[in-house]
Amino acid sequence: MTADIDIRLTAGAAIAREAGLLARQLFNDGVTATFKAPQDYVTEADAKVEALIRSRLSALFPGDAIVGEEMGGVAAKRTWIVDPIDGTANFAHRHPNFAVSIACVDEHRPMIGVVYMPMTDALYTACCGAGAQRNGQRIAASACGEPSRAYVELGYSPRSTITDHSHVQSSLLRAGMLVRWSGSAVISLVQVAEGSSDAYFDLHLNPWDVAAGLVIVQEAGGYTSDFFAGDGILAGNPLLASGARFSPVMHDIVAAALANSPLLAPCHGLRRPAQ
Ligand code: LIP
Repeated sequence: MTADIDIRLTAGAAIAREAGLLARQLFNDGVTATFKAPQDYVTEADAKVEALIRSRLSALFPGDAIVGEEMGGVAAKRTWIVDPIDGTANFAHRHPNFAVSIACVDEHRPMIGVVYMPMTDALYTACCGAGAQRNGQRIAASACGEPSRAYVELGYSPRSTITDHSHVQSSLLRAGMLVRWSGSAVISLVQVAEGSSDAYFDLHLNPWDVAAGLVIVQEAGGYTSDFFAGDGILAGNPLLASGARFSPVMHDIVAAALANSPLLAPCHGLRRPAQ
């Protein structure tokens, strides 16, 4: 790990913790939600937490770009990608399953991932080549290879089609998997990284939903599809993440279910894992 990356990882972790404590305080004070689009929630807390993260990052790293879910931004060579509250629908409904997500990306390659779940005080950190940790302890993705023993998560948002979603869901269920969804993409990813879930698939996610989680899964020895393929950094993509052993199985089931969907085009990054 270079000193440059080490400094950013330490700073990202401290900022995620501070931002998470603000999110927790606002959650406990009571939440008022509005909608950006049907089933796309936003709360006052999203903007307040993102503003805090931005002010800390820009004070420490004035030359870095910042892209955030609520305030946008333009990616540059080195960019922080921020989701102040991932799992906003949970937050708005007073479910405690939400997290602060901060990634640092170099030339579209995520280098640092930090995810903080304030209601359980769980801090996940990873940077390229140095492994992944939960509260400082090394974590590893699952070694499951059997669909009939697999616990998987399947996300949904109105940005994808009900037809594609139901094809994937019925294929996973027919293969014998237990299929659930926690309502936060980045929490689904850290659960793959720590092996408490065997796989996660979503038909469409945005960069701020996943950038930190990608590094954490990869550094925990797991597999992630090529989320930044095509114009993923701007428009998002589908995402498959899983334990390495399970990845070809998951890929083949999802690909068969989506055989007639444009999501299988190479620009969406859903290539079969080389194993
Ligand atoms: C949400 C995700 C959720 C996903 C949605 C959405 P938000 O992010 O984490 O799991 O399915 O597409 O993007 O709005 O809570 O930050």
